[in-house]
Amino acid sequence: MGGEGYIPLFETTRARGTLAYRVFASTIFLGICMIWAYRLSHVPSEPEHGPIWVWFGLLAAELWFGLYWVLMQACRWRLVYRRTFKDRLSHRYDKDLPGVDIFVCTADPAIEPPMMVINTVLSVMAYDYPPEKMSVYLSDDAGSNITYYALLEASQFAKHWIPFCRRFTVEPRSPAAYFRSPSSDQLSANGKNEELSAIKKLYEDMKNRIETAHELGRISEDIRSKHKEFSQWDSYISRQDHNTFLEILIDRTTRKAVDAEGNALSTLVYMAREKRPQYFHNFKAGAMNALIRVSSAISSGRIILNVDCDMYSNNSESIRDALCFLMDEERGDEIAYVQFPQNFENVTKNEQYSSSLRVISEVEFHGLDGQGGVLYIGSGCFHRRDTLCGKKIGREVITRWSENSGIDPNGGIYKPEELKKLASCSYEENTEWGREMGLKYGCPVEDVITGLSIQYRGWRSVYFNPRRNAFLGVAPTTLLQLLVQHKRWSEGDFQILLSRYSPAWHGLGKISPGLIMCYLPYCLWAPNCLPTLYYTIIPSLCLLKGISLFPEVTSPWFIPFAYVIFCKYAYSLAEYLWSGGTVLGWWNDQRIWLYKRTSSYLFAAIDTVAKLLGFSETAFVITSKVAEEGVAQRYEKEMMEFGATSPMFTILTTLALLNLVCFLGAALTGFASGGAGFFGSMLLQAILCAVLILINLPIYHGILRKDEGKMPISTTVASTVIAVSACTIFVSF
Ligand SMILES: *[C@@H]1O[C@H](CO)[C@@H](O)[C@H](O)[C@H]1NC(C)=O
Ligand SMILES: CC(=O)N[C@H]1CO[C@H](CO)[C@@H](O)[C@@H]1O
Repeated sequence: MGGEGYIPLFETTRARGTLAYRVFASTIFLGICMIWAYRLSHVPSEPEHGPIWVWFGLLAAELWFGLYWVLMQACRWRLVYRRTFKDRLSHRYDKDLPGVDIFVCTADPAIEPPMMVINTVLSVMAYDYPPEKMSVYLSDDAGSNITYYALLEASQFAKHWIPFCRRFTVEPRSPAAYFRSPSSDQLSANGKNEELSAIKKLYEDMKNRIETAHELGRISEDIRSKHKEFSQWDSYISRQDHNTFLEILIDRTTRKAVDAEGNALSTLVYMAREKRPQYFHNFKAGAMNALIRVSSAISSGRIILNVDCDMYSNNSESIRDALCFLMDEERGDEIAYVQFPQNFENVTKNEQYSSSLRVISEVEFHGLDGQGGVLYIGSGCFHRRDTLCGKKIGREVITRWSENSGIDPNGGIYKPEELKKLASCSYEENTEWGREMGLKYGCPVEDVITGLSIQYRGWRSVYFNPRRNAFLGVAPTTLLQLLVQHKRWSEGDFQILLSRYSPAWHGLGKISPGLIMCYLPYCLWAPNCLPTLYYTIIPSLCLLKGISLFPEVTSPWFIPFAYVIFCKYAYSLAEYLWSGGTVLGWWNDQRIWLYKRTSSYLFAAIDTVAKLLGFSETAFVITSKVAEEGVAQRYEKEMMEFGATSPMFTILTTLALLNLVCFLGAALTGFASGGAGFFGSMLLQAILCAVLILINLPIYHGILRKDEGKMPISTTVASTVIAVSACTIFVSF
């Protein structure tokens, strides 16, 4: 292994311009220090500068922002990019490729329609990989017989779809995505129209049958009589109360597992683990752990890929890409998992909800990779089965890929009843599952905490971001969905910080200090709400009252403020554009940044504290993947969607109105008292307030709009009352 004549399977390159960036960042840091110095040296003594706590509050907020900015630099300090050599892999290992088990998780047929789920399943079944070494598992946490029926239909359709993919090297291999992509037009232009229409017809027929069943909400007698396994559902009580349903739809150990052309097909398994009201189900982590056990008895692939049911594979070669890292003779043995970015199909040009997480996937994750390993983000990730099950890094893990190519020698010798036990509620009692084994329980971001604990055991991880997206999913299409999603993420990350896996006090000596710094900004998302709220409220109120909080334009202390603000935003714009966004997209990103901090993060922080004090339980809210007609239209038009009452909207509207009142009030007083002098001493504050108004334009628009997605009247009224009273109270004291 390795040594002489070793030719790597992947290559790592450093980003260029790192030195220039570091110098630039250092000058910003200098500016930040000067801002701190200004705050400390100019503590006001006369009472006309307002109460002293205002000043110290600003100092605290600026200290926080400055230190947070320093932490953020760790993810930009050493960016690395990866490239794979799949031809070398095929050349060296073609006969010895390991078994790969693919887990697809779904949780609710109403939110994640069965057609979407099976398109994802079909796209991964069609990977360019030896089918006898690949097994696909669908975990259905709703235990829905409709989803099972859809998968049954998909297993029949796969017999035609996979040979079709192979014959015409179809890309992408999700049928729905392929039929709407230009490459299918290409095929018909090449005179293969007949084949294309034939497969399209099969697909449409299947789609009709599934959607009919979905709408009816039940399976017809006709189908039930043909497929005895539906009788399993006779005992179904509710989503929270049912037996294990487990069915091997395609079993590669039997001779029936062949496609229409007689080639082998990969194994396909449906699993709905047992659910009982008296056992907590642990959300997706619980499903994943049941899948790990069930698959270990069926196929026991050495590599596990997990994808969310809305993330179809857009590249049939991704398994080989991932194996280039895991099987590299020299460095592969220290890599626990290979994470691909989550990319989204549904983003509009200027991404008004900024849901593509552009900067995170194009910049920050490359930085984490450079510091020792990216986060595990729950979808599009290839794991070693061993590490997921708690194995420490060490000599004995050196994997001999050639022996027993990952297929369990006992594969295929399983009794259905034994298998079902593995997915039962009581199986995990008094075991290490959810702690040392499998994914961790008790955290809303089970993926991140699991990835972190793997890194604590000495492993590193790799981030692979190929130009052609490997996985494509559906992004949230309303503001509320986005805010709820971020509440869960920030709450989970904050809980990690306070848990016994905290990077802050548990990470030292286990992972590099650079990586600790990279994790911290994510873990500190939630507490960010306080300084942000302070900065969006207090300076504006002080503007209204005529209290100056920032240096005058003529003062030399003005320079560090101007420099830091200008450089930070100019750089952030450049970074966003460089990541492939638009200028308007960046502006929208700034708005969402503010909205997340003042609403999602605030509720996340409150809930985390409440949970620490023993008040509430976590509730895992999945964000909807289907959009109603009007919502979808407004989404396409990039019009912000409110339309629901939510305390989050009340806060956002209150802040928007408060700043408007302050600015208008201050403008009136300013003109009354002679204008120029007033604004000269208040310039930064006035700019801050004006920018907050500009960024909130969609909210004012939402208040005035008439369509379904407008801001609810009750929210507007409540917010107006709160904003006006806050201004009145502050001014009169
Ligand atoms: C998805 O794959 C197709 C090729 O099949 C490619 O043309 C397209 O650019 C990919 N999509 C994205 C968003 O990368
Ligand atoms: C929810 C939503 O907007 N879904 C759309 C996502 O994009 C595909 C095609 O790109 C549309 O068909 C969906 O309606």
